[in-house]
Amino acid sequence: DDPGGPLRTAIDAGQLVLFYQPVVSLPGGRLAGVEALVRWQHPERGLLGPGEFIPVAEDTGLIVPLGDWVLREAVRQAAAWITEHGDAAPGTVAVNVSAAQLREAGFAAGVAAALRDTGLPAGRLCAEITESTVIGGGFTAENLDDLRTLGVRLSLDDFGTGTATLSTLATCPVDQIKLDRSFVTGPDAIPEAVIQLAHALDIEAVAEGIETREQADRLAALGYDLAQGFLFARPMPPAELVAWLPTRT
Ligand code: G
Ligand code: G
Ligand code: MN
Ligand code: NA
Repeated sequence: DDPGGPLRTAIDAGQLVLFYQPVVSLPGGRLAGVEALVRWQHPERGLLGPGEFIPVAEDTGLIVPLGDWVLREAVRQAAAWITEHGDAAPGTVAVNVSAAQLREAGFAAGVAAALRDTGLPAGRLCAEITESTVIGGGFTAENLDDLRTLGVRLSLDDFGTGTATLSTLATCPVDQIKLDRSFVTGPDAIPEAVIQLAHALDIEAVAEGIETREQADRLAALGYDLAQGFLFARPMPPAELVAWLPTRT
């Protein structure tokens, strides 16, 4: 019995699709970039969210080929948007990169090849990693160094939920942090401490999971540079994202 069998088939048969969720500037709400989020267009079960298959992918090692596909497709799409829409294209595309991908010897070289093949400037790609990923072992440190040397942006995702927030920032210089959405509904103390830390280190700060105007105004007042959440837009298929662009540039 192969728990990853159907997912292997999905990758090979082209059943994975990417949705894109806008990241907007605060306070203006202008488009800054998008985050690519994978879905599985299952032939019988319909559209499945990552919660239904990413854990299986992580357990079976299929996260490596799956993540490779996501990266290639997001880079291809970002380059195509620049060709088709110029200045109206999303400024950056962010991809979630898992620990297993970063442990692989050839990961950064694969990213470099994807950029070269499509012509996407490295600075328009952002790799979202988590605190636990940074201490992942294998070739992780080399890959992170190589990505930085290429000019790919690094973002620390789900910031504040890990166990090594401060030591991660000390050992892994990142361009951006994404305050985990669990802090948006709580008291201001944590978002406020995080923004002070981020700006003292010259790191851009994103507030995730913004669902109300009140939350957006509060995080903007605290100094957050960027925001992402259902208030602005949900993750959308590429055609819908393109239709949304003229409303936000
Ligand atoms: O889109 P949604 O909110 O359901 O995503 C849920 C989780 O799945 C998020 O934590 C997100 O980081 C993760 N996820 C989405 N797409 C990818 C992907 O391409 N690779 C990895 N490793 N995780 C992803
Ligand atoms: O872990 P990561 O940050 O990559 O996860 C992004 C996930 O957060 C996506 O699955 C996306 O659907 C979800 N998300 C994005 N905006 C909101 C929001 O405003 N509220 C909630 N509850 N989830 C959100
Ligand atoms: Mn993310
Ligand atoms: Na996150």
